Amino acid sequence: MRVRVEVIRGDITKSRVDAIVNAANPSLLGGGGVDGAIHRAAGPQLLAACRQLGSCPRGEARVTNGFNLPAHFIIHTPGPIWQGGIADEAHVLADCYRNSLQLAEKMGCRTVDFASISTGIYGFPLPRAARIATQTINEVISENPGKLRRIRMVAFDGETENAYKQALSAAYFNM
Ligand code: AR6
Repeated sequence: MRVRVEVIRGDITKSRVDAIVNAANPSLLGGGGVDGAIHRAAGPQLLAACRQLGSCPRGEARVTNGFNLPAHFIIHTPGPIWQGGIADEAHVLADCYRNSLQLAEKMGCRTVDFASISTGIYGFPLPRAARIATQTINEVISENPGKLRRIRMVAFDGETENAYKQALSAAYFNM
């Protein structure tokens, strides 16, 4: 069965899905941006669960319960900090999407919502990040979709929404 890939505008802390993917940092102990919003909405049990996990290298992914969120699981992935493209940032970002989806498959998830990893505080150029995200998502679901049925990019602002919509239509055009 085909996996739907969509872009929506919204607040990922409100997503009623099997798993949301958080743009974390390697400490997994929370921070600003979407990470801060997720920790506030999920409640203090999330911080306790993250402490148990220890740290997580950039490009890898870890899973916790969703606690007070409507989402069942939270997948935490620390993205690359943009350094001008000299530090393999593109590969690390692709790893974030690939490892998060593989973890979601392992947990038996059907519906997964992603925040736009690394394009806020970490400064990764948005159009490039959107191309890497959509390309990697398409690769993973064509290789092994598991139980996945729907993957959404959740954009918090119009610029982000447009970037992912453009990347997604280009990806379909090239398939
Ligand atoms: N729902 C969906 N997207 C959101 C929300 C929300 N509630 N809030 C913000 N965004 P960022 P990064 C968008 O900076 O660049 C933290 O301190 C935001 O507009 O959250 O990977 C971590 O602890 C942007 O489009 O993540 C790390 O230290 C996107 O989420 C660092 O920031 C990602 O922006 C990670 O930086």
